[in-house]
Amino acid sequence: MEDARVGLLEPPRRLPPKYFYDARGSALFDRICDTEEYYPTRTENALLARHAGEIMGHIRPRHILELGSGTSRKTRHLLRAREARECGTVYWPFDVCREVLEETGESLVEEFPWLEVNPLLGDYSAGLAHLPRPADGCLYAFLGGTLGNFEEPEALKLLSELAFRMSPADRLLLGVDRVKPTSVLQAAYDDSQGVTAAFNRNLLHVLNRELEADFEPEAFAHRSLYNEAAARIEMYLVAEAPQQVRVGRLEATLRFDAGETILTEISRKFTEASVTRLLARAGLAIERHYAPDNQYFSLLTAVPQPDVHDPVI
Ligand code: AVJ
Repeated sequence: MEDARVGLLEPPRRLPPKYFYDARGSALFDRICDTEEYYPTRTENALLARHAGEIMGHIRPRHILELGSGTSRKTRHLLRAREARECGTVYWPFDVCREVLEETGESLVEEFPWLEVNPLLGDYSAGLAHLPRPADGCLYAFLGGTLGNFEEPEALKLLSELAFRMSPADRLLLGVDRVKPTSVLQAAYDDSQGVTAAFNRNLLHVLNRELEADFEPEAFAHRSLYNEAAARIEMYLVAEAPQQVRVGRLEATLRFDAGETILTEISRKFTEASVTRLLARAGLAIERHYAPDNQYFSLLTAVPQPDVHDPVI
């Protein structure tokens, strides 16, 4: 709740994206993935469908630990590839949403009766210190471009922590979204059916419940824009009229002028050079790189480098 206090009380207001993902928010995100405009999921899914056999054949992990697993839709390609090779595997889905973890765990065990599922409930933006460490031969999956939710220093911290935990037999499977024409990016974060807008406003429903606040979600507009200089989408909620919001759990009343914003998410877009550099600074070297012809999305495998320390950290 401290992050909400710091982020809400004074402008420029900003909230961590984990507040999007209650059961309704997770369902809305799934619906975003089905919109015409939101290409990342479809693109990454096609890459996984095409290369899962090769990736799993090359890594042969005993464990798969997935950060931000959600409904594990895309992960099923990896599991199917394991099944084809008749290898036992332990899957550790790690997510902030309890309901989604429970439902997904059940449906996975139904689909893959041989699979051992160990759900982990938590928030990886708080660090990985409390995560159990599976035995050697673990594939850490961080898919969907979610790394893009982190500013550079936080992304570096998370990846460094991951690299530090990894043994030489472990691998990272990372999905990152790529820099591309602004019009494509803008449309992806402002779909014509308004699903992304509903997803963005859902954050206010979550705050109402979790923080005993009285936001009127309909009094805030959805705005997303591509910041070209920073190579990132910025998603905002914009107060449409002056308003006051009581936040019970923070014992505070927020005053919004018309047009005042809350930054609810950043989604950074990478070039091959920028993701290579970020990984290298974290002590990870890219082994394989899969991308479609249009270079809209990258799926990478990376291996920890012994004794790489960035002087900047
Ligand atoms: C789940 C973080 C990858 O940044 O594209 C989708 C979330 N936000 N539409 C993204 C999101 C608005 C998504 N990630």
